[in-house]
Amino acid sequence: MTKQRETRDRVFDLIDRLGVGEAIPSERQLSAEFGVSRLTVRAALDNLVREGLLVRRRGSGTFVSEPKIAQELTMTSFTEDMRRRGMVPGSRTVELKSQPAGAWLGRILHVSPSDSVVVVKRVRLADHETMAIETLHVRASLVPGLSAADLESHSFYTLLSDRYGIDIVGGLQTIEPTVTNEEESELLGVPLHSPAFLFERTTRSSEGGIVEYVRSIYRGDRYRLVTELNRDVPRR
Ligand code: 16G
Repeated sequence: MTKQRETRDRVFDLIDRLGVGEAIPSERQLSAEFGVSRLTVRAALDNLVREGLLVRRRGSGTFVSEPKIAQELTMTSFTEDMRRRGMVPGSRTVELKSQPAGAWLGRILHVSPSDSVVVVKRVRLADHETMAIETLHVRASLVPGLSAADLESHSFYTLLSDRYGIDIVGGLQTIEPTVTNEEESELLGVPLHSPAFLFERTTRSSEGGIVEYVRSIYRGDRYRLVTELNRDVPRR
């Protein structure tokens, strides 16, 4: 095993033993303890920071990060998802406005360009920590009276079914890597140009119409995507 690999494994063991938020010893201490150069320790730590297992805070040291959320690619809502993990979901409405759909959104939502669309920007929280920014677009006539406060105290999908009688049954989602811009970094409380996932989702109701188009920025340091793979074995 190379020195660097061995060092990485030892730091990995250390992370396993320490709790989230605890500091790991300094590079100098680790290099003395492991009997390797500080350069080797630094390279191993750099990798673990890049993988999201450790986080560096300027002036105070290197700490064990929160484990990433293994996000399955399903049709669930943010609220459901966080509850299922035993976390407390939260939502802060940054903006709610109505505007004409225009050509581009009209095409996505299957409405005419002059139809009114409600656009809601929300910061999604789990256990009071920022996780994502979601910008929801929904035809205004589908959700009369929808307010910013509604979306802070209720799940949108629950409101859709309980208040508006709309059940979401499917949709299409794309995922792309991205980095946060200035506004997103500020809302999420992460450094400028932090890695993130861009999700775009359109959903369909049981009646077949398009219900929402959501553009979401999920923190790359808090999420990884998981899919279950199945393969039909061809018959011989
Ligand atoms: C998820 C969906 C989003 C949906 C929201 C409803 C992704 C990328 N996005 O976050 O499209 O609007 O759930 O959440 O998964 P809510 O019911 O908790 O308001």
